Amino acid sequence: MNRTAPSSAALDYRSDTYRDAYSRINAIVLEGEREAHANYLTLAEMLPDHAEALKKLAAMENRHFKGFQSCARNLEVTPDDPFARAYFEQLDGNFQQAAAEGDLTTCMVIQALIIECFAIAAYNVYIPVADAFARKVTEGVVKDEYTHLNFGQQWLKERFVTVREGIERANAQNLPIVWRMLNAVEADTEVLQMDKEAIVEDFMIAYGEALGDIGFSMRDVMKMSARGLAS
Ligand code: Y39
Ligand code: FE
Ligand code: FE
Repeated sequence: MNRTAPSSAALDYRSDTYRDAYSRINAIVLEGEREAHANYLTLAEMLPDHAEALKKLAAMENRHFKGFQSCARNLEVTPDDPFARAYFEQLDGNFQQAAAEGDLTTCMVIQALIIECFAIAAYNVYIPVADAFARKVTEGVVKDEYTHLNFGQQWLKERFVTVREGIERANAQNLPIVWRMLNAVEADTEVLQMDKEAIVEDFMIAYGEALGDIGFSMRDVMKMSARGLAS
């Protein structure tokens, strides 16, 4: 894919403007990695047959967390943790509620499909505009995120007939939240020169491919992945 960034101005990674935007985006990433770690541990308890694999995914998320912490340290940025917690509150609330109800399908859709695709899209778009240190870290991380997406994709695919409606419901409930989350940090992603349209495009590709492989028709994929996009 063409990833020539339409960078108008050269990035000054040390500027106050950059570091201020980074304090929120990096905090979001850290909170996301922290929650992803916890979510895979929760899934390991819900799915004893896959506990070993899921614990490995959780351990990877913990490494991602540490990697992105070092990116903030490298730029002498203090992540805005309260901002990030509020940012993820709704999505995390829905995951926790689904877990409490033993709703594995919704948990898988939220963490292993939606959040992983969000991460893949954001990290792919960040890599070409990241500082050299963060680029190395993020390149390593994004490979793992595809592994995580694959796990959820495979699990849902194997039981498509029984989980199909649950996936549609979880999608309708949670995808609009993610589109709102992306809109909410538009000013900050712009400072980092992360093109929002490119993030949307990358998300659509990863999410659409996953839904198609799981068993949805092209028509369903289009309908589902645009859910809440315009709002
Ligand atoms: O599986 C994972 O590691 C996912 C938790 C990480 C998601 C990180 C969310 C990135 C959002 C970046 C914000 C800019 C749009
Ligand atoms: Fe991760
Ligand atoms: Fe992940």
